[in-house]
Amino acid sequence: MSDSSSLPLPSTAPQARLLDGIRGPDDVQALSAAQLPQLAQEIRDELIAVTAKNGGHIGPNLGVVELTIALHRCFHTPDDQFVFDVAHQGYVHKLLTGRTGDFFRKLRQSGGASGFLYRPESQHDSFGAGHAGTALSAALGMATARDLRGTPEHVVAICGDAAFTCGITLEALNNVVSSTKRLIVILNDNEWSIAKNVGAISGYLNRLSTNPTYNKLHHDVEAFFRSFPAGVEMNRVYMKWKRETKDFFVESSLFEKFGLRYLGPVDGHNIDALVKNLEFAKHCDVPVLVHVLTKKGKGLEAAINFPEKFHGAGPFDPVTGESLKSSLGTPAAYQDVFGRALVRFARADPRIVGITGAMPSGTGLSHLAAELPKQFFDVGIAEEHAVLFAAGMATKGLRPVVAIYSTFLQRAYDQIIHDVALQNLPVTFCMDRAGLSPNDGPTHHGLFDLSYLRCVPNTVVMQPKDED
Ligand SMILES: Cc1ncc(C[n+]2csc(CCOP(=O)(O)OP(=O)(O)O)c2C)c(N)n1
Repeated sequence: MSDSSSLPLPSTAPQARLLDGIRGPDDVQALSAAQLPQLAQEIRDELIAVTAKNGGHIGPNLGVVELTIALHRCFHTPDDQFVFDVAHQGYVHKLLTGRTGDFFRKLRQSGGASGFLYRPESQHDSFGAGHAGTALSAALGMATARDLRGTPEHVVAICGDAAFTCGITLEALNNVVSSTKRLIVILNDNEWSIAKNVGAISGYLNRLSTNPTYNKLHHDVEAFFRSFPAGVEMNRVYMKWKRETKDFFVESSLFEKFGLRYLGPVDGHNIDALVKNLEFAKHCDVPVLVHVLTKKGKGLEAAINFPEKFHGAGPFDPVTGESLKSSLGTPAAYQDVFGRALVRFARADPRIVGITGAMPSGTGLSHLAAELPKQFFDVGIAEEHAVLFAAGMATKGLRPVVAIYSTFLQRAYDQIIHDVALQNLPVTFCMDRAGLSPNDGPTHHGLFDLSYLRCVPNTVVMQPKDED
């Protein structure tokens, strides 16, 4: 990253923003609790100003402002480690770890901050990402290595609700208790993937967050903290709490069945409540999952009203949220040409079905979803499953079209070879975003597809030149 000392210093002291004085967790922790709402507002203003100009993942970041402040109040990076899933929601973390000023204002541009966490950019970025579902696994590896080394740092995985539609997250969850006793998992539940989150786990989380019993537990935790004088040894609180609520935990949430202690749901915009739960989690002697409820797009009305559009947006008017499109008009996007063509084919041939891994609008399958919903399937962020699901359908005479970005199809390489090609099943892959993805960067480049597909038997590889 750029040397933070070279970033512009605050201007005159009286008008200086709190944000301009923040270079890392020490500065966040030096603020009084009363100053934190102002810091949150300044961060939101900066996020909106920069993404309105450069584009970027504005909705996810507006939703995690208070959560990220609370994390930096309770933990001390780079000694402690945060692993953000996808890492598209890491802008606030960047701002709180010295990546402000011109460096942040060039977000997603040459010479500026990456749109994701990126190890070479900062010692506060302990793990890079861009693809979904990697945080829990990587954090578990870090925590296990820490245990082997016998060092005291905390490892915190910050996962969106859609990360729990990923197989890797569930594979990691299956291994948590056999690997470590100390891991903190934040479930940032805003009910949205890029589109509305899908599947049984999303329904389960919804029931969990509205379950009055769990809300009662949350109030119990609050009450415990209120009843103890400041400075009390947290472990004592934990032990008492554990004793008094032990029965309650037996056979309770899904996460407890995997051996994690469940805390929540916590209001993800209440810094005080977040800090209490995180402090509590820090002192637990079992892995903990803190279920945090956040509002995607909080602070920008258009982003709240249109969460899918503002998940990752191009430049927009910061007041109205209107997209700033070229006055010359824009040519039809590849995905819309593809999506409309697929609707025509699918209407004529009911054997044709479209499958997406949580990206109906990005792939253009939203056209199929709107017009022929029975021939449309969104399986969540589950590319391996999407391909195997298609292979199964193809054995029954269907003609599945799997629409996945080039970079994300990498994840399903074994299924392409083992389940589709070797069985010579009629599955069509339509891979959007081939080539460079300059603003998102290396994790999103579609650079390997021709190479990785040309060597697969029984496969025809074609590359469209244009919409015709
Ligand atoms: C393997 C993979 N598939 C698809 C994507 C595209 N993608 C980026 S973010 C996202 C949704 C993430 O939702 P969630 O984890 O709940 O976080 P939120 O944005 O709601 O905070 C998706 C599908 C991806 N990054 N990686």
